[in-house]
Amino acid sequence: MIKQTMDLIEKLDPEVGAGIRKEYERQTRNIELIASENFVSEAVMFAMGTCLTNKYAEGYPGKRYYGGCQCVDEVEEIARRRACELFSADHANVQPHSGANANLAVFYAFLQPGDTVLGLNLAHGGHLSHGSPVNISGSYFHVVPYSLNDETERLDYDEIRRVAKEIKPKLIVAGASAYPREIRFDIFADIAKEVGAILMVDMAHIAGLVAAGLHMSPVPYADVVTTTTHKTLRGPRGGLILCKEEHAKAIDKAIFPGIQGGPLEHIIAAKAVCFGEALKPEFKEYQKQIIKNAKALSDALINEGFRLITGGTDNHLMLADVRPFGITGKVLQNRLDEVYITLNKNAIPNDPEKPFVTSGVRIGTPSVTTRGMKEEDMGKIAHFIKLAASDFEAQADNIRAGVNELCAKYPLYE
Ligand code: DSN
Repeated sequence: MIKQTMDLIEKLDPEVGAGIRKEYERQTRNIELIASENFVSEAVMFAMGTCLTNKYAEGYPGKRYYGGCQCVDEVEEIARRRACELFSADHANVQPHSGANANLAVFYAFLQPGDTVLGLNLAHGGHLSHGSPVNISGSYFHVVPYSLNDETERLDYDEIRRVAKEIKPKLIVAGASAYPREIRFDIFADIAKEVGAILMVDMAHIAGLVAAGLHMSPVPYADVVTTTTHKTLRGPRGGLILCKEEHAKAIDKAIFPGIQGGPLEHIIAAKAVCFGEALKPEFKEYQKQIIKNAKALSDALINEGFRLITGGTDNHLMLADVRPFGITGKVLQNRLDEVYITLNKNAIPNDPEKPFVTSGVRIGTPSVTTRGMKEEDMGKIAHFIKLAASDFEAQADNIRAGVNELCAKYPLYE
């Protein structure tokens, strides 16, 4: 079906069709290790390419500003109901166009410009929208970042509590984009309670693990939980907010009319499909395999000579310090691109390099696991990465051949 759709687009618009086909070939040919990416099912993909894109539906089911919304109301209700069931949440808003929008809406719902927020430092694995000075979150609000412990490279809950007591934030953000260990949302909730702050958890990276019961759920502990739907959750590119019933009105108002206009009902349909898939028993098995693969890959990388931040992983990702090979994260990312392995350079805690250079790379297993790869394949991938880091010129052709062989064994979208 995917190939037929590409054929059709190529026939109707050869220029765009050719671009789509090239990207399809790249995804098929490469080993995808970007921790925040995944491959959606055909049902998710095709729900996005439907007539729902034609419909304006500002407002919420049963209370829209346009006529003719009866059908999209049904679809959005399914998405909301399934999201609540999946995460045992009181209320779900499925309209955020992205995770960054979901986060902005929470800030808009609870804060006034200038209010104090405590969030994880971007350079220590946080996210732009958690208060980086170059993002609206950091320029309209007074953000005090917390950092990882220098020795353990882990969250230091005593230190977070100390800073929270000192600065008395109105809102605390928990959640990360490059943190390989479990996050104790129960401790964050205690800290927030002690200082009278709202607790917002951005679980974007780990949403699939949470849905499968393999990571502590933030939902019972946080006032509000945001996520994207396209990472471990394996849905369409988009956002989601879950909250306690007492905050439902404020959150809905913050999304529309607060920061967004018409919802993307075709994407919401795909979110509903994704939540339906995540409610099935197979999804739990998939998430278990993501973690098994991550552990196998992190052990193999250590054996190949990389230093891993915190010494390993509890979740779907790891952060490797590439300095033992005398290179930067940027160099390794570029080399791997040439041999069909995709990952991203990433700052490590207290990184001496600039953010566009970095001393590390972030590596995740959601996509290779969707493709069907298992623990034994992770050893091969670690070896390819080591060869690229240590002896690139001599080994490039060999790595490419190895990648081709591995990807041929696990076809994508046939
Ligand atoms: N940009 C995403 C990531 O790669 O982790 C976070 O939103």
